[in-house]
This record gives sequence, C-alpha cells and structure tokens, in this order.
Amino acid sequence: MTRLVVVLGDQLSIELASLRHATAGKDRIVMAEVREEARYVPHHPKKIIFLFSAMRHFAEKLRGLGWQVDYYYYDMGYGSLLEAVQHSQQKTMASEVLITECGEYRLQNAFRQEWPTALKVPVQILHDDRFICPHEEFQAWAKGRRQLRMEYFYREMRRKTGLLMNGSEPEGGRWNFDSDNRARYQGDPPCPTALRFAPDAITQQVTNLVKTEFKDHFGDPEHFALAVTREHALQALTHFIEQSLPWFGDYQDAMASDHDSLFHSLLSPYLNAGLLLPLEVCQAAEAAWQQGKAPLNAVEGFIRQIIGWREYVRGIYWLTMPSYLENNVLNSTAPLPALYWGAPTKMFCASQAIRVTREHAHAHHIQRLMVTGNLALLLGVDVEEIHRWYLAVYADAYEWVELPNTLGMVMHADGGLLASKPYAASGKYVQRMSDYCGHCHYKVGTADQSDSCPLNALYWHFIDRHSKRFKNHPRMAMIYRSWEKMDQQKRQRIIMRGNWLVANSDSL
Ligand code: FAD
Ligand code: DLZ
Repeated sequence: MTRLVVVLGDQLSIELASLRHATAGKDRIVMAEVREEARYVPHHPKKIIFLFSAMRHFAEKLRGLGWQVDYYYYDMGYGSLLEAVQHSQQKTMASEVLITECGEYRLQNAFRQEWPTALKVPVQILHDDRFICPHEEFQAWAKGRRQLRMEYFYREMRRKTGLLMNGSEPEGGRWNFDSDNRARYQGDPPCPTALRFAPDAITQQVTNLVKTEFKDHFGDPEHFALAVTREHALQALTHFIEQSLPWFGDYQDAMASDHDSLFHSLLSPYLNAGLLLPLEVCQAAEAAWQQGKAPLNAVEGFIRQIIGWREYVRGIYWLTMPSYLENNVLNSTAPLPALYWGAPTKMFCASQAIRVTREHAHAHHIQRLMVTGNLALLLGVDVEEIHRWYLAVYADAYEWVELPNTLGMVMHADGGLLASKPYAASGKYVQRMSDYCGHCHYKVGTADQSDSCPLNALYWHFIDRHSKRFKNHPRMAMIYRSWEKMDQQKRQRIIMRGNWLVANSDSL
C-alpha cells in the first residue's frame, strides 16, 4: 500500500529519516506551501522567497530521483498542511502517513493529536537524526543537574563526534578558545564579499508571488541572492571555509558599519532548512584546520556554535516546551519600540541592526544579542512580542532555535536555565566592539544627559530595578558595588532618564 511522506519546508535533505524509510516510486511525497505556515508570524519576504523556492527546487530534485511528489503551490489556496495531506490521502487512499519530527511544538503536537483522527490513518513520526543529540540523550544529560551549562554539554558533543579531539583530550589542550575571540575589527584583513546566487526562473516566480501576497510584511524582497539548492549551499560553505573561517574566531564578536556580516558564515538558513547538514559543515571546518588553512581558535569557535549552541538550544526547547513559552521571570511587559519595524531611530547601532535585518533577513549574532536583544532586555520589552519579532524577521528563524535564544539568552526570562546571567550591557560594549558610536547622534561617554547614549541610562535602570534578583549573583556583584558607589544625585538623574526612555521608547 502507498504511504504518504510529508516533507516540510525545513526538511529539505535527501538524508531525511522519512525519505530513508520510504520507497521511491511506491510511496508518495507531499509538500505544500500553505497559509498557516506562511502567516503564523509575518515572515520576512526574503525568508518566504527562500523557503518556497528551495522547496520547489527540492521537489524537482526528488522527482528526478524517481519520487512521485504532490506539490501544493501557494496560489492553490490550501490553508494548512493537514488540508493538503488530506487531499493527497483522499486521492491515493494511502494507508499511512510518515513524517520526520518537526522543529516546532505547535505543529508536532498537531501531528500527534489532530492528524491521526482527521486523516483516519496512522501517522508515524520519526526522529530527526540530522541533529547530533537526540532528545533522550539531552534529557539524560540534563537530568539531575543543578544548572545546565552549554560548555559542559558541548564537551560531550566533542567527545561524541570526535571533532577536534586528540584521543580523549581536546586538540590544543583547551576545549574553548573564546577568550582569544574578542578583537575589534580595524579594517584588516579585508572582509570577503558575500557570495550571491542569481535568481533562476523558479526564484523569480516565487519572488513575484511573495511581492503580491506578502507586501504588508516587514522586509525588503528585492535583490534576493541566497542559495536555494544544495549544490549552491555547498558552494556557500566552500566560500566561507576559504574566505572567512581563518578570521571567524578573532572577529566573532565584532560589528562594523561598513561590513554587514564580517567573517560570519551566513550558513544558518541552509543548515536550518536542511540544505546543509551540521556534521558535514563542522567536518569541513575541521579539515581546513588539519590542512593548515585555518587556525584552531577559529575552527573551535565555529564548531562550538554548531555542535554546542545549536544543539544545546534545541535540547532546551524540547526539554521544556510548551511551558518554556510561558516564562517571564523579569516581568518584561513593555511594548516593542517602533524602530524594530523600521521606524527611524537616532541610535546608530540599532539603525544598523534593523537595516541589515530589513535588507537581508539576516543579522549576525552580536547584532541580535547585543544590539536589538540588549535594547529589548534593558527596556523590558514584552517577551512574547520580542519572540514573535525574531521569529518573523530572520531567514533562519524556526521556533526550536529562535525561542531559547530570545527568551533565554536575550531576555533572561527563563531565570537562568539557558545562561547563568543576563547579557545586559551599556553603550561601552558597543563602543568597544564596533565603530558605531562614532557615527551616532548620542554620546556614549555619559549616561544622565538628554543626548547620552540611551543604553547607558537603561543599563543602570535595569541593574537598579532588578537588584533583588541579581545583587548577590557572583558575576554581577562588582556592578552593584559600582552602582552603589555612584554619586546619589547622578544616580537619581540616571534613573529619571531611564524612566523617560522606557516610557518613550518610540522616540529613541
Ligand atoms: P555564524 O556566526 O557563522 O555561526 C555558525 C553557525 O552556528 C550558525 O549558522 C548557526 O547554525 C550556529 N549558531 C551560532 N550561534 C548560535 C546560537 N546562539 N544558537 C543556535 N545556533 C547558533 N539562529 C538561528 O539559526 N535561527 C534563529 O532563529 C536564531 N535566532 C536568534 C535570536 C536571537 C535573539 C539571538 C541572540 C540569536 C539567534 N540565533 C538564531 C543564533 C545566531 O544569531 C545565528 O545562528 C547566526 O547569527 C546565524 O548567522 P551565521 O550563519 O552567519 O552564523
Ligand atoms: C517557515 C515556513 C513557511 C514560511 N512556509 C512553509 C510552508 O508553506 N510549508 C511548509 O511545509 N513549511 C513552511 N515553513 C516552515 C515550517 O513552518 C516549519 O517546518 C515548521 O515551523 C517546523 O519547524
């Protein structure tokens, strides 16, 4: 009997478990562009162009390999994945639906609870073994630990994969070279130009559709240049390994007004949609080190992001959902400032982070964490609102990876489950790591004046309003001592300015 194999927009890998468990020519694949997935947040137009085009190319590839594919185009008007699968099921009288677990609790729950009843056939859900750490392994690792820390999880993943290992010891005698990775970028070596892929006929067709159907979504659909096939994604990987990896470590935390992505890989949309696999990407980086083409601090730093952070945030997501979404321990409820949706701002750092987001559906990690993230944390922006913003605006955004980064790493809303202390910072951090402050209307050297960098007063405001929670935190005690030593009147002026900024965040 025929089975239906559902392939989601972020499951575009030939190695996918459900494809391995099915038979080309006998079983039938269902892929669908549907309103529910395209509209659960107002996705950036480039994210939708990327996914729809990559899905259409993948369907072509599957057909070329002998698969029968039912592909539902957006303009066929299907509301949900279930509706599309129901249509194929009624047409084929398939006996079973096969699917690889997905990246979002909402949909995974629907597969379990709704689909078997609605479809009247069994729905078999397979583990997604493109990831390195299965859920059970993460649960076993987390069980009984007083604190979860990425660093210890990461070491387990190094041992498991053998990446950068010399027997049972880490290559270079250290697990982590992060302390070597904090340089400010001064223009040398020159940054590579990003690899751009000219849109083919499929991408052009999708772009026209997106420009019409999603014209109300934040983001620029023009100049789309992402890879939409595995072949091109592999070219992007090679480009990164050759052109950027050697300096990835040194400038990982830097920001520069002339260079939107510095030496970052820009591989996250491909990894998350399945065009590249995490292990192959790490192995390519390790090979570059073995061949003497990239130093250890760069390669270790890069691999840590993938087998460390990426797997760790996924583990936390599935360990804690759905209750993770409810966390808001700092009671953050302020509205998201209009600048996040493109309103003008005098803060140069924020205007840069939003500009790259609007243009590319991408911003690098430090822009997300220390600019838009830090500002939202200091202002106390509503956790759900900022979560939905991050989920909407980046081409790599899926809830399993976005939510722990936003709610845990940025907003500290989980009370320290993901990271021990908040990444709160004043304007000094931006000044140290970028050239932004030199272009800014505000003065980074002061905190209590009407033209002082808003991050400065907001930082102390945050420290003051959360003193009960953080005062005795061993890594924050020094900050509280500095705050308490500050002149009483200056403190008052800073708090007044902080109050004003929180209340007038649309005027930043
Ligand atoms: P590089 O700097 O080149 O890093 C290499 C790879 O490591 C990335 O492609 C990514 O797969 C992985 N990686 C790096 N940092 C992280 C991290 N903190 N968590 C998970 N994986 C990581 N990443 C997403 O893939 N999707 C998201 O929706 C997402 N949302 C984020 C939201 C916030 C608030 C923050 C602070 C970070 C978020 N990140 C997210 C993590 C990170 O910012 C992006 O992975 C990175 O900027 C992607 O660019 P890149 O491919 O050039 O990364
Ligand atoms: C993000 C997205 C969008 C915009 N559209 C679709 C779609 O039309 N069809 C589809 O199968 N997947 C889409 N996706 C990705 C899904 O939302 C993603 O598979 C789930 O969120 C699980 O990670």
